[in-house]
Amino acid sequence: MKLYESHISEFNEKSIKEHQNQFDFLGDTLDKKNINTLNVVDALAKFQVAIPSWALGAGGTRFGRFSYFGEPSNLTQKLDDVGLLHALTQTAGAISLHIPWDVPEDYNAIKEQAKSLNLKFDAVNSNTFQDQANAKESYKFGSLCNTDEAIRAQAIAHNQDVIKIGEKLGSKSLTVWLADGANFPGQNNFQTVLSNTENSLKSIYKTLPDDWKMFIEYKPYEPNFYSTVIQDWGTSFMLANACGDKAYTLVDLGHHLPNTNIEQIVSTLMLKGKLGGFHFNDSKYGDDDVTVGSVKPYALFLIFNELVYGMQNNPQNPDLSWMIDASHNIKDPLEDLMQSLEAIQEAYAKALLVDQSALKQAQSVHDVVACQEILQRAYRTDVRPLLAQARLQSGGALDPLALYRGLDVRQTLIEERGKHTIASGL
Ligand code: AOS
Ligand code: ZN
Ligand code: ZN
Ligand code: ZN
Repeated sequence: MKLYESHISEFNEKSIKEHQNQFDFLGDTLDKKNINTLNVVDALAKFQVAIPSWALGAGGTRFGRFSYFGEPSNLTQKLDDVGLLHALTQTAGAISLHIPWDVPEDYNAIKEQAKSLNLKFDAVNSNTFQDQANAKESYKFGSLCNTDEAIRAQAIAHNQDVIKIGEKLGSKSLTVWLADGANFPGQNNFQTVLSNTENSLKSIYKTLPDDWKMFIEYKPYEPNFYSTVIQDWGTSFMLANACGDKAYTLVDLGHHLPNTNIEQIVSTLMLKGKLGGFHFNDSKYGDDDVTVGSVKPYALFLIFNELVYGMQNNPQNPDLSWMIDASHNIKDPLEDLMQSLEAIQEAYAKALLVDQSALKQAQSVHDVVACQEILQRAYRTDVRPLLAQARLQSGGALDPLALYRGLDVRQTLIEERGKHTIASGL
């Protein structure tokens, strides 16, 4: 499916007047509050979120998987889908690959394709949570943590291979998420598996190129239900410190026990210069991986408020690697991703509207009511015209979802790829 610039411009023309009115009205309102609307629009236009290759097919649960039809079944088609998303939204300028699901057959062709679609290669993800075909050792009882040295060695070598693949593509980071843990008390010696994991991560880190980062993702449970070796931000932080300067913690929103104060975790990590990556999704119960902003949009705003504060005040923390980590069973994955991108930008825009100096002032005199008002005033602003303006400015669609539906993109993909396609990977 090829999306032409004329598709977008013709579509935008139809609603440009209405958009302009809404944008001007909001601009005037923000002007009166001394907010520079153009700066906010610029920041939104620059904000790019990577799309993981595994989010492009309808996900699934262990109880069943329902295809959405026309899903990409190879890397080229996955890039095409992200290219489409990026053309419509101008917010999805990167793809995150999972190895071995996405090993390129022809590196040059894939790089050329990415370039033509204006896409970068974000973090590469290793996979030691599944046994690969023809693998000598099994990860049934863990990978980097395993008590068996040969199994650890295989998992380390895999991560090192993933780095090499990423290097060939121009990627600059490795994300390590481990399923390692135990299902039953007594199954693992906690200290042994943690020490093994630390040593294995150090071996991987040793081969990390100078200009690369390593992200260590944590998760409290699942697939293991009694204990997970890297269960929380503290463990990840400790391991990142043990590895060195290029190792960072990665926060996935779904990887917290209910009601955890994620914004406080974000803030602590940025203060210490150790927040490296971010996986967006939303959840009600656990790692539900549903559409960003669909369940707890205010929590997302509070998290963004800390991210914005950190980006403005913590030069010790590097630029973050942003990614959506979601995958769902019942929606068109591309539509779902557009909804997530919109929710991310919305939360970011609202956080940019927070009057930081007024907040500081209110905090200093312990005016708790004012503190809450300042945050909620920003949150209650309908910022969608700013998002649309950022897209318009970059050549995207004023309303990506409406254009996607108007062009019947999914139907075209089904016609091109066939109905019963299965996305490789998850
Ligand atoms: C798993 O729960 C983590 O969120 C990973 O970041 C990611 O979803 C996984 O690597 C994809 O299989
Ligand atoms: Zn994740
Ligand atoms: Zn997850
Ligand atoms: Zn998740």
